[in-house]
Amino acid sequence: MSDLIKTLIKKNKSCNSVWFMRQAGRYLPEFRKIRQQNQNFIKLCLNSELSSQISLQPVERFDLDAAIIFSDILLVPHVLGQDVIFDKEHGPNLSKFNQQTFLNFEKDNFLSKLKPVYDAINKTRKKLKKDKSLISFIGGPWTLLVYMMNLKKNKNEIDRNKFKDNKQKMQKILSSLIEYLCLHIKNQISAGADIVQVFDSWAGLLENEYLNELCFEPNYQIVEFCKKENIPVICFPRGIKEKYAEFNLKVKPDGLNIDYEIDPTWARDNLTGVTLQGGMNPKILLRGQEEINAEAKKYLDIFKDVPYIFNLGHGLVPETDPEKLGNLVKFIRNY
Ligand code: 1CP
Repeated sequence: MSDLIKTLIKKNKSCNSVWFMRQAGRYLPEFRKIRQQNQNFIKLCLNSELSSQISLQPVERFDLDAAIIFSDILLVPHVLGQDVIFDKEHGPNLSKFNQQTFLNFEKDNFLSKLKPVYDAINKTRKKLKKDKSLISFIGGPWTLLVYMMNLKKNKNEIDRNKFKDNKQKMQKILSSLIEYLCLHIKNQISAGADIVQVFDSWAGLLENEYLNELCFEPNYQIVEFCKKENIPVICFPRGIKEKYAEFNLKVKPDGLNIDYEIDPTWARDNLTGVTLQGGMNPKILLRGQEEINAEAKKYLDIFKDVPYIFNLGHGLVPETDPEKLGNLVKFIRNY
C-alpha cells in the first residue's frame, strides 16, 4: 500500500507524502521536448507510449509518491463528439455541443476511443515502483459542462444568459455525463490506477443557489461510485470558499484538495473527517528557495496532526524552475 493510500484511507499522519497537480507538464524540459514534436495535444494524450513516458518523468526526477496519468479532462467531451482545440491565448476551445449526438453516443465506442488512456495506465503501472500510487482523474461534471456548452464569458465569469438558456437541458446531460465518467473511472481502475481525483476546477463560478444541484450532487454520485469500486477518491471543488465545509459534509470524499484562497488553519479546524491535500499557491514557487520552503513549512506545521498530503492550491505553472521544485521535495521529505 502506498503512503498516499495510507494517508487517504487509514488517515495516517505525518507521512510527508507529496505529489503535484500538473507535475507532468510544460515546466519540465523533458516534457517540452516531446511536446515540440507532437503539436496536436489531444493526439499526444492518446499516444499511450508517450503518455506513459510523460507520466513517469516527474516521478523519476523527484521521486514523488505518485504518478498522475498524462491525459486531460477534455478527452471525455472529445471522444463524445466535440472537437477540442487548444488555443495558446484563450485556452481550450470546443466545437458546438450537439445534444442529439451526445445522448445517442454508443458506450462501446466511448470505451474503444479511450483505450489508449487505459493502455497508458497499464504501461505506467508496470514501470512504477510498487510503493507508488498511480492517480487517474476526471473533470467534475459541472466543469465539463462549462467547456462543452462554452458557458464562460471570460476567464473568471459565467455568461449568465447562456447559463439560463441552457439550464433546463443540464440535468439530462449531467446524468448521462456522470454515467460516462463512472465508466471511464471503472476502466482506469481496471487498467491499474489506485486513486481517483475529480477536478471540479470551475465550481467557484457557480452561484450559491446552484452549488448543490450542479456541484455537490454530481460529485456525491461519483464519490459513491468510487466507494462502491473500493478506490480512494480526492475531490477538488476549486474556488467555493467557505462552502468547502458543506461540500465535505455532503460529498464525503476520502480526500479534499484545498485551493490557495482557503486559509489552511480554517481548513484544519473546519474540514474534519477527511484527508486534506494541497493549498500552497503555485506562484510561491516562482520566488526564492527560502521563501518557498518557509511557505511549505507553514502548511506542514498547520497540518502536522491531521492526515495531510502535500500538494498545491492549483497546478504548477509553466514558469516553475524544476530545480527549486526538487529542493522543495527534499525539504518536505526531511522535515
Ligand atoms: O500546451 C501544453 O503543453 C498543454 C498543457 C496541458 C497539460 C500539460 C493541458 C492543456 N493539459 C495538460 C495535462 C493535464 N490536464 C493533466 C495531466 C496530469 C498532471 O497533472 O500532470 C491534468 C490532471 C489535467 C486536468 C485539467 N485539464 C484540468 C483540471 C485541473 C486544472 O488545471 O484546473 C482542466 C481545467 C483542464 C483543461 C485544460 N487542459 C489544458 C489547458 C490549458 C486547460 C485549461 C485550463 C488551464 O488553463 O489550466
